[in-house]
Amino acid sequence: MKRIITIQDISCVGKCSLTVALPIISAAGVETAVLPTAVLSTHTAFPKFTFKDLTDEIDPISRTFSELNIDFDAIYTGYLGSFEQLALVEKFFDSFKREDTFVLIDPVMADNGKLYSGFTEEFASAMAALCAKADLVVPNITEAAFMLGVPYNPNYDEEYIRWLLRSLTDLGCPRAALTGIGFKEGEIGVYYYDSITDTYFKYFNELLPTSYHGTGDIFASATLGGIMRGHSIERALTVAVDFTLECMKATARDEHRRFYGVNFEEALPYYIDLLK
Ligand code: PXL
Repeated sequence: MKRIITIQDISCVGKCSLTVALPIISAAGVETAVLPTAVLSTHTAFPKFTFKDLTDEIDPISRTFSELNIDFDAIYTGYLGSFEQLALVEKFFDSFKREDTFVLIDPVMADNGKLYSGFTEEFASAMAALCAKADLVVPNITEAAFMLGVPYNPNYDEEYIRWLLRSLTDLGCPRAALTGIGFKEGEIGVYYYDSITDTYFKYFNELLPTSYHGTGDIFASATLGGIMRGHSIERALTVAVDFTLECMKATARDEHRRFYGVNFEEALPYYIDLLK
């Protein structure tokens, strides 16, 4: 069985980051180790949250892994809260990235043209530098724009998306996938570029009228699960689009749904089937 490690916060309530990555990647049949970077009562989109920073734990935990000869087939980073954490994560890559270790960075920090609470443009530049160390990055277009220091442009065409993707790979990461992309009314999906083969791939499914918090984390986790199960990146991205849509449909169907979080739990059997 493959073993990955995911480095991001744990928000006790409000399904995102580790409480999404752990169940989804485990459901893919992949051992999912965690390195929690912070503990929050609730994620930062709630009107109120506590935040206990765990930056001081990152190095001792990493050193202990090294001493125990623990290694990983993939390293997946999501929400990271400070410049110091970015530096420690880079050090973690240097220690644990073997030739065949797959590094996935989801540069979680913004959506809909705006940075999340607590993030700055300087942080976006530092995240862009970290992305040079990844095998695949999966930003949305807001995160891509902040990392590249260009204005957010929601009225994009295909040429612009291809330019964004090439610019992302110019940061040093060979592959980039932009999430939340659609060109026609009613479609949403992913646009991917592999700079090694100079090829593009796109896949869309149905756009629902509502958006839910945490879908980016579901998408990234499902993608990594697929790759670790031996699927091509293109197939893994397709599975992630379809699974994310199914999670959103399950949420929309639930008349007792909460204002936070997606009912991904109900769609896990569908995800497992897609990976067969
Ligand atoms: O879903 C991304 C995410 C992860 N972790 C925390 C967040 C968010 C988005 O707001 O607040 C703590």
